[in-house]
Amino acid sequence: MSTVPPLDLSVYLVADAGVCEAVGADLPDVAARAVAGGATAVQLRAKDLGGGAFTELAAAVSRALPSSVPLLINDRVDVALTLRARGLACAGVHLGQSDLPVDDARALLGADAIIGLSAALPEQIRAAADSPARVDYIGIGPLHSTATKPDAPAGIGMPTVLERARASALPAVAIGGVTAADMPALRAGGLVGGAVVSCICADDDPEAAARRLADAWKETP
Ligand code: TZP
Ligand code: MG
Repeated sequence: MSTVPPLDLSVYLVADAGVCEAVGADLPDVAARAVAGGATAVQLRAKDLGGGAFTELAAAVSRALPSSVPLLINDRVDVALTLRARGLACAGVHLGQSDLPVDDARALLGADAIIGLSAALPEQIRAAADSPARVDYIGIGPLHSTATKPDAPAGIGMPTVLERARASALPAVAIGGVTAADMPALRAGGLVGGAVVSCICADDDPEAAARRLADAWKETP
């Protein structure tokens, strides 16, 4: 009987195609190097790619990752399903409030899939926990103001992130300008991880950047 390892989102790379392109980095290579440095989960985010290009990039990332590291797809349940149909590893999806509803995503992906949901506002956090279809974790943010997501509101700050995570019945990661300096407070505050785009994707050395995050997480008393 195979056992599914517990989900570890402590160093959660959100590999963004736009950011990688802007800095001239090869996204599957960034993901593989980040994992070598200690990233525990990878989400692929590609807001400007059509279905075909998104699927090919996702397939390349899936092949680049060890089977122990879950790959989640941002927004696109169809891309996640296509990877699975091709026999490639894809653990699930990360959805926003205006993406496909969680119950539809769960019906399509099945009980074993990981489904994450962006839920920053108190009513969204309550609704995620009350969802009849299981949500595995929520993403709260932005912690700090960030240029990576131009339509995001201003950063809500560490005290508010911690307060909202405490109020959440579901495991929570923080996102938005997260760096290694934030990891101790996030862990001590009960979050299950920090999700980062530019901290890893825009660093010349994604492996070292991921290692700094992992070390900061592990060193938290
Ligand atoms: N959702 C809220 S903030 C954000 C997303 C996808 C962007 C995070 O990027 P960065 O570069 O880590 O601030
Ligand atoms: Mg989305």
